[in-house]
Amino acid sequence: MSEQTLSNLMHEDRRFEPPADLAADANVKEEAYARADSDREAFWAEAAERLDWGKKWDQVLDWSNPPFAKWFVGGTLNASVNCVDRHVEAGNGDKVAIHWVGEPDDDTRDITYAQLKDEVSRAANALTELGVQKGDRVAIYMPMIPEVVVAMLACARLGAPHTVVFGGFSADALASRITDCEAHVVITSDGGYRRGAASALKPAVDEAVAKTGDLVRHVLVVRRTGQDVDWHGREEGGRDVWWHDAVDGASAEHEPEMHDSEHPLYVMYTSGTTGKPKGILHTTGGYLTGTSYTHWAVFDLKDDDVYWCTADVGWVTGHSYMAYGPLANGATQVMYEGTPEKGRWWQIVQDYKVTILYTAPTAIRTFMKQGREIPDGYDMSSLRLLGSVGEPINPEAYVWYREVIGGDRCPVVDTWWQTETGQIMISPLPGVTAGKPGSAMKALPGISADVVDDDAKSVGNGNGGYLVLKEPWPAMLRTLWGDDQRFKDTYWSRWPGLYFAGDGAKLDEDGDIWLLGRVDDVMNVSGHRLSTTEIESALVSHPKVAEAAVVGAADETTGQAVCAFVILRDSAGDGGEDIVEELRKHVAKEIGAIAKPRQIMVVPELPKTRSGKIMRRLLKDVAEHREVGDVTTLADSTVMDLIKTREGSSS
Ligand code: 6R9
Repeated sequence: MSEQTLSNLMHEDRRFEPPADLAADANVKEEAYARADSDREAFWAEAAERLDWGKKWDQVLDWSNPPFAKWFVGGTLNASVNCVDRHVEAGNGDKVAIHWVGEPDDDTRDITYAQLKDEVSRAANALTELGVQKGDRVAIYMPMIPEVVVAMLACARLGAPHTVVFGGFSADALASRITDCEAHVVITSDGGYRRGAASALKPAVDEAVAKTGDLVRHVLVVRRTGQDVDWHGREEGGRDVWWHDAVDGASAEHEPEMHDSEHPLYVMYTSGTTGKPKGILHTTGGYLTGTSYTHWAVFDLKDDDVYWCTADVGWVTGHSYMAYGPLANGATQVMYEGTPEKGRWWQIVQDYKVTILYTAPTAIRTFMKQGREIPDGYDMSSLRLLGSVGEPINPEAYVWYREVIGGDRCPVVDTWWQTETGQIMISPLPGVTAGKPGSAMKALPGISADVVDDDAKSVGNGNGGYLVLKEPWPAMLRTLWGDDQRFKDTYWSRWPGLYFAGDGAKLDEDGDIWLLGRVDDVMNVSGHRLSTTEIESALVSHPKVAEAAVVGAADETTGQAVCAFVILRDSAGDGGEDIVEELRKHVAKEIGAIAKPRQIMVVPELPKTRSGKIMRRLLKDVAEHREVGDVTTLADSTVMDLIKTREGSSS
């Protein structure tokens, strides 16, 4: 780790103490760390008591065959009962579970826990009628409508693991996932709304199903947009079934079976950097314990909170912190169908008096770009806590989020975790931690993380290395679907006994953790290790820059060279003639001459996946003057054309 890199981080000395009233009444206090350290298993067993079990477990953790963990061994439970039935039985049936906001104006629905229970039961009966049995996999390919949550919970109720495929993925991506987990049933909708227009989903399902031979027997279709669809109904020997025909008429009584704690709950495919996507397998008891506990602890969830996680359900955040965590906790939440348009989010915060907002740095930077006048036009005094997830949040975005959205009174929790970890692992506790902008701070109680060097030795405070997890945790992935060997190779083979997260990190002088991005995003320029994140942060701290992406491009003399792509703020116009030189100097000043980008391109957009991650691989292709690679997982595949037309015009 270069000296410049470290000193740049160390000069961030802003601290934000927890608000006194929040601290006094916090769900989790400082003592939790020591309690969890003294007996980790007892700590997680206590967290598991948050749930309703059919039968209590005999053993908290079975780690006799690492890296294959079993949690709450011998216990039985039903995830859907924990997410709905028990809240109704506890007298909270009238509490709103989901304030759903459609993309078209005034298209809203409020769904109570009692209504959700009935709907989930009907859907479970309908799926049974379609032949779905315990253990069968069901693929879900839907927009952000309440039925997607109903579908997931109905699968969980039956013990049929679901695999939700993001509604923006291509037919090919859907087909490969259906094939990999051998799903016989697909749940979808005719379409969904995107940026003001109805956009079809069913044709992609038809195409995917055609590619998978005889595998898919039924396609259950929600009518959302009312657009025309090709239809092959059961009457004519086809496989299409309307949701309203199958579900609406089904009984709202459904006797749930209790499933083994280790029964598979879902498979979530992550877009690996190359080759076949990895099917991350999550099971029931540990996953629900981990997500329920962390949702309550990290967001300091209270009974009257209105929580809003803006993630799409096709991403793990939508699973853990929109579906399972909040519903297991009986929370009231907002679910929004659309994308971050100007002003619409803040209108929703104002209308529903949202108290907790959980979103991604990429969205925050988009709002920064639009200017603070927009959020300033709304009453967001209901907010009391803000969360961030998905990538390192640069200090400028953190402070903007805190000040402009949070009115300088809401703590920001920067939560580090992965599809694989299932639950938040590293994060401040809002009533305990004095937050540092840009740092995810430390491992939560009951979680053991460290930063190590190439020989798996702890680097110690003040140094950088690789992030590892040292002890099993309840919501950890159990394996990769159908591929135990790849599971071992990918995460556990680098150093025996340590989970390799694939992220670079640093410990500062206080021992707090700063995430530096994927280790494959770490550049080596003239023998100096430089983090893409750090240079991006430096660029974004310039008043004219809204968003930046940095890649290391091959360079004959320096090994790698820093190439930056920046989006300017609307208020900066075209940035002026000398913008490129101005920004290079700024980076040199912020980090050191070694980090000065060789090339800076001013671009209108950056290529992002649907979960908001910048696809640096594609930018690297541009920087290295190669044909641009596979763009199928981009949220908007035209972005690369826009960028390429700028190539050469600024450098
Ligand atoms: C939840 C989610 C996981 C990767 C992870 C890391 C990055 C997520 C972060 C963060 C820094 C944070 N990441 N949260 N980096 N600070 N708060 O995003 O899951 O899509 O599997 O991505 O995202 O690089 O390894 P997933």
